[in-house]
Amino acid sequence: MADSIIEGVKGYTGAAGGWGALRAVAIAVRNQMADAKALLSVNQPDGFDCPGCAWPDPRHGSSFEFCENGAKAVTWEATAKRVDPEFFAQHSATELWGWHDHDLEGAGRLTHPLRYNPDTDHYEVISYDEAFRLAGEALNRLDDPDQAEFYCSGRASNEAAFLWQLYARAFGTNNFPDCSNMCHEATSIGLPQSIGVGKGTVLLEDFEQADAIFCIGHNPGTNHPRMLSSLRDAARRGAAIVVANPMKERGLERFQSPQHVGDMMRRSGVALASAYHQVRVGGDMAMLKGMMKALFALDEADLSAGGPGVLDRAFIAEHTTGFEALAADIAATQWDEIERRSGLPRAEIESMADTYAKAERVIICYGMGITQHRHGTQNVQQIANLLLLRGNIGKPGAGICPLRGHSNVQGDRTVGITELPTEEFLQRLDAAFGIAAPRKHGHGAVEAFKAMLDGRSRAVLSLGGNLAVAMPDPAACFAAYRKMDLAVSVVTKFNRTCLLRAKETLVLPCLGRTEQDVQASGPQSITVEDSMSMVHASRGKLKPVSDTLLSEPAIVAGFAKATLRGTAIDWDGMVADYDRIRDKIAEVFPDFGDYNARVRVPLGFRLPIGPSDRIWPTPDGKAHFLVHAGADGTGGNADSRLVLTTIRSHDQYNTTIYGHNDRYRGITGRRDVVFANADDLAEAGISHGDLVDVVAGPDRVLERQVAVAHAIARGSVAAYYPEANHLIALDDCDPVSGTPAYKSVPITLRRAAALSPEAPPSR
Ligand SMILES: Nc1nc2c(c(=O)[nH]1)N[C@H]1C(S)=C(S)[C@@H](COP(=O)(O)OP(=O)(O)OC[C@H]3O[C@@H](n4cnc5c(=O)[nH]c(N)nc54)[C@H](O)[C@@H]3O)O[C@H]1N2
Ligand SMILES: Nc1nc2c(c(=O)[nH]1)N[C@H]1C(S)=C(S)[C@@H](COP(=O)(O)OP(=O)(O)OC[C@H]3O[C@@H](n4cnc5c(=O)[nH]c(N)nc54)[C@H](O)[C@@H]3O)O[C@H]1N2
Ligand SMILES: [Mo]
Repeated sequence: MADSIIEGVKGYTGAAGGWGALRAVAIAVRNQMADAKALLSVNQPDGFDCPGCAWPDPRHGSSFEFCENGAKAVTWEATAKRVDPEFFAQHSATELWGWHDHDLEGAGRLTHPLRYNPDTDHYEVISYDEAFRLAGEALNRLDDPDQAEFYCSGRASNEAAFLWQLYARAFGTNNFPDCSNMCHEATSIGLPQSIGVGKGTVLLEDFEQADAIFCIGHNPGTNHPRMLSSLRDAARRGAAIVVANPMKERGLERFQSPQHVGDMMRRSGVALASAYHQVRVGGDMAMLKGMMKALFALDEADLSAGGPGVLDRAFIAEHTTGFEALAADIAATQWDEIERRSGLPRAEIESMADTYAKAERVIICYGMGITQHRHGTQNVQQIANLLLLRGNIGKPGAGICPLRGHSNVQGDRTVGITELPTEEFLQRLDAAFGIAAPRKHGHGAVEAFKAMLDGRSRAVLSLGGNLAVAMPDPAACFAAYRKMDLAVSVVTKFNRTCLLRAKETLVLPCLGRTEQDVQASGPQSITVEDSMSMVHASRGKLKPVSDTLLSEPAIVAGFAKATLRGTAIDWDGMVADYDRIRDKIAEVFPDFGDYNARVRVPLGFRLPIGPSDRIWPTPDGKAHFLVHAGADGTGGNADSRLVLTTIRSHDQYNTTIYGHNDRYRGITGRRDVVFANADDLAEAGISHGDLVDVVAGPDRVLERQVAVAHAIARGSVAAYYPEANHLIALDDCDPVSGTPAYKSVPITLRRAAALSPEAPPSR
């Protein structure tokens, strides 16, 4: 493959981590002119929680846990660049719309609240109080509180998120679209049906005891890099690490830990995956069913040889229901369908089952490659089925490990950001605050946009995030925003969603997690919950970017007081001292008992997860094998010869584009690429480096992308999010959880009008 002739496409031969990671941190610090000392406070007991990901902190960690992408997240927030009133006087809204997302956010931190002025086409400074008043008035003009949508991104702390849901419910709605709806909703809906809890069951310590770790559909080298330390240590002590991913991802293959001198001296680093299976995009359900089929065969063989079988019969009898139905469904699923859907030969799947059966203790980790499909919920449940067959939940070194996205996405859900509240929770909320919270279930993210589009909703307020850009189908979602009476963004950086103008458009900057938050009672800490249900405190260290910035809790309280006339809730008291917010959280959620004391010890405390102790909080107290007929996790999307998945580059945080490189995939300085299998390209008459259009429908075309022949499964194509979101229809989602099918878009590739790629734009 003639790599060298295509600018910015070169391949990558090194390990993940290593000197390249150290170099990238130095560049991030320099580009943002950030205070490098900030990096020393990341994930330290008295410092702030890294806003990068939700991977937990090690109990016996060294002084400084190095993470390249954590460093990028911190320096991006702690940047010395400012987007101030002068910036908005200089640049009109129309001009800013033409900027690249990278440049919009890259301009720096927001310093002042803004209101869009349609007469001048500029964003103009207003006071926080004026913004609160305008928002409150617009909300009170609605016919019905259910005409408002209250988005929450997973960056918000427990304290901010708890106040946000209290505010919206006191106002009268359960409309809580949140980033969970786009992310692990399949887990939140699917796992409770299987095991009674919508969260992972493992602790970091379990990684030290597992005999085998399966990594399905997630990319830790980029998205949860601190996990590589756990995988490295597991690999070094001989645990099997089995990967199922359509793409060869370097962070799953080899790691050179900057914490270990030995690694840094060896260019190849430490080998991680002991087996790497390039499952077809959307082929996981078939693969998981194939593993179960092979497991049943091993079991039968062992039984007929006089052995005890490989299934954990005692566990199944004592702890589960539904075994017979599962066994029947697996028996009915044929190998030819399994092979065709998964793209993996039977022998390969049998070898996965073999490794699984031989391991006494198994952890299965998974990410967006599992959840973001039409049958994401069932994909998750097949993972639970596989684990339950050998009693791999609720014993040391074993369990299910969904890798959460945002650093506090799990916590936000725990403290009440949900469109589907339980009656028990609402009763406690009512009692704690003397309100009458609405009972009618609200909108998740997809539902919210449908309501905005067809006029049922007229206001959208977002606490963090870049909602319209994160969603599928920007043509629809941007239009929906523009139909609103009120659009409010509470953000640290000005992004494209802030530029979607409603009748009234407000942008309010807030303190970031790295910054000191001083209220009437003194400096405050906030708290977050990681992927393993550990709740701990985080205290900002840096001087705020401007002394006028309010914290998220203060902003939410400001909105609440201006919206809820005569509110009897002590908003000011709670903002003055966040301990009071935490006391209220504990009053509403008994699992947080003694919250303030328990969160003051280093590393905090763990919320109870019944299944970790084989207590199943399901209606019948058992874990459930759940059957889903067929072997297509995409609900028909995989019938296409080519299926596109949308992925993150190494230089982005969701919609935030830090830079245009994707080091481990060998891409430099550009994002206009589609990764495809060389044989698929050849079949379509396309050469590596050709310009192609990615076609998902007559109005869904991503034009002029550079075709890159890549180590990706046959039939699978990958492109970057959010650029590719235009290819995804708003209602192409999992009907059970509402999760958009971001990771299985039926497409075709056609040669673009021009035959040779242009040089990438210089950055
Ligand atoms: N630096 C950084 N860290 C992040 C984020 C970020 O953008 N940047 N985002 C945060 C958030 S919100 C989240 S949700 C997580 C996301 O973390 P991941 O779940 O790792 O996210 P993705 O990049 O979407 O990648 C998914 C991986 O799944 C693979 N994949 C794609 N389709 C399929 C499929 O059908 N089956 C299988 N088995 N695999 C598939 C892709 O090849 C890729 O390796 O990371 C969080 N952490
Ligand atoms: N095609 C495709 N689309 C996807 C995905 C995919 O894999 N493929 N993944 C989906 C997933 S998993 C997710 S989670 C969503 C992400 O959806 P969002 O959470 O909505 O998006 P982010 O890009 O994380 O939001 C970035 C913005 O957050 C603001 N921000 C940063 N820090 C803070 C803070 O501390 N406080 C406040 N108030 N604001 C802050 C900044 O202004 C920044 O512009 O995208 C989804 N969209
Ligand atoms: Mo996410």
